[in-house]
Amino acid sequence: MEMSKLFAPAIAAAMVVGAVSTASAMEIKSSDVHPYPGYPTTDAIGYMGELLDAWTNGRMTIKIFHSMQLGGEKEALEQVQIGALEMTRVSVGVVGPIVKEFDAFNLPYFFRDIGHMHRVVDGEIGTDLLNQLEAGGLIGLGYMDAGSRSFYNKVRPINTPDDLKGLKIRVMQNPVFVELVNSLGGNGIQVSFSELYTALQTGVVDGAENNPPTLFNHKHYEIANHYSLTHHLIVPEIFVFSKKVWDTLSPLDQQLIRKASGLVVEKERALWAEKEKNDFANLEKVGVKINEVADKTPFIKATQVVRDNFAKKGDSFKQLIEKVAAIK
Ligand code: BDP
Repeated sequence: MEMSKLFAPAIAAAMVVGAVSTASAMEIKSSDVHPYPGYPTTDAIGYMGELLDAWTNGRMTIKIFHSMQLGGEKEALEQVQIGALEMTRVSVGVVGPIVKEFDAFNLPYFFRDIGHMHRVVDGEIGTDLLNQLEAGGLIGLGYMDAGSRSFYNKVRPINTPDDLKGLKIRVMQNPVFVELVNSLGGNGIQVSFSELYTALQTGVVDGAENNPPTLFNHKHYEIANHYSLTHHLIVPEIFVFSKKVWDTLSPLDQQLIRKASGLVVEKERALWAEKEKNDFANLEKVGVKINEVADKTPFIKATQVVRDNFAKKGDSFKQLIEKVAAIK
């Protein structure tokens, strides 16, 4: 059944409630490290705000705190957990420490391609992991695309794992990424995204790894302009709501937010595809030295230990890897 049919009666009812309700207006605060407007993740949440506003006659709106106004992603998640912030959009990269199984999505060379990732997150595995967030005080609303991540640094192009030797590479705040970089011979260092530009500038790190839109929009290429397409991670992103606040909402409002979230997922995917293409071209335009990594086999082999260590955490972890691999 189509989502819209499923929710139609609830929405019609909610619109009436919205029109006549004396319930006080709710401004949902949502944070993101990326700029707004002009970035797929923030634009998609902006769209969610428009939908909620229209469906409730202005009773529910979203205010976006963008460009790290509220700090990095770890801090944002903590704010949402305690209910000081209603919503945030973060990379699954920082979610592993909250739901350990989520780290499957943070493993190098795990998803075969974006299509494979979509089939996993859109299915039972994706839903199940989102639901597990509840124990951590978060309501998982949906996934967003963020393409694949590759290394960039200020020293030299990376063509083989050996080229990473001696390089300090910034990773997201999750030990699994330190393991990843170290397995390739580099030196992984956890730094909050909000401190990355300065870390690059001051030489705390020589490089980092990310997708083209992040590299372009946050101007890290001004300092680190060798971009080597290793595509070692396909990490999806999620947008989450504070369980503390969620539990105070009426079932109808919860349904409206769920319904809007489904549309946000679709919207962001379309925006992402376009943005990734454009920003790749933009990186070339500003003179970033981009190299394709012809042979990824040595990278895949060297990082096997990271996938093995995840599987060793227990049966459920091992099975998760197998289940994802079985999805065609
Ligand atoms: C970007 C993600 C953002 C992360 C950032 C990072 O969109 O959520 O904070 O990478 O590397 O691609 O920290």
